[in-house]
Amino acid sequence: MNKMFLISLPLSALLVAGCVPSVSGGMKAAAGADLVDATGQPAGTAIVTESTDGLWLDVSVKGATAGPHGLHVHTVGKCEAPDFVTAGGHWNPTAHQHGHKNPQGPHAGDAPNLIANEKGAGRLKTWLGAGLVATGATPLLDADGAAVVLHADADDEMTDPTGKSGKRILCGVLRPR
Ligand SMILES: [Cu+2]
Repeated sequence: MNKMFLISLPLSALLVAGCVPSVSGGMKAAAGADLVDATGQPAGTAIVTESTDGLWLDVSVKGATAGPHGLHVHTVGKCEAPDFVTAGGHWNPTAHQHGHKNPQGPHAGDAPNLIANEKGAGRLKTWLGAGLVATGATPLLDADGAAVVLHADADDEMTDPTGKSGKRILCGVLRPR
C-alpha cells in the first residue's frame, strides 16, 4: 500500500471541507446576539448564518436548568427584562402555525428544543429554512429587528402559537455582523 496516499486522503478531505464556505462565499455570519437572563447577566450567544440554502442558527447558553428548553427567533429585536415580552411572538413571515410537528407549521423562527446539560450549558445548531437576514421581501432583520429567546420549559413543537414552552428566561437582540 502507498503510505502517502493513506496519509494524504484525510488531509485533502479536510482542506476541501474547510475551503468550501470561503471559496464559494455562500456562507457568512450575518447576525449575532448576546443573550442575557432576567437580571441582565450575560448568558450565551447566538449566531445566524446566511447560506445558499437559507438561514442557520447556532445558539450557546449557560445558566439554564438541565433539560430541554424551547428556542425561537422572535419577531421584535427588543429584550426588556425580566419577562422579555417585548420580543413579541415567533418570527413568522410565512404565516404558518407553530411547530415542526404541526401540519400547518412551522414558524420560520421555530428551532428544536435546546438541551442543557447538568451544568446548565447547552448548544444547538439548526437550519431555520429558506430566508435572508437583511434583504428580500421579508428579511429577518426588518424595521423592528428580531431576537433569540430561550424558554423555561420544553417546546412540544405542536401547540400554536407558543409550543407551551413557558416563561422567557434568556433573550438576545440580533444585530448585523
Ligand atoms: Cu419563544
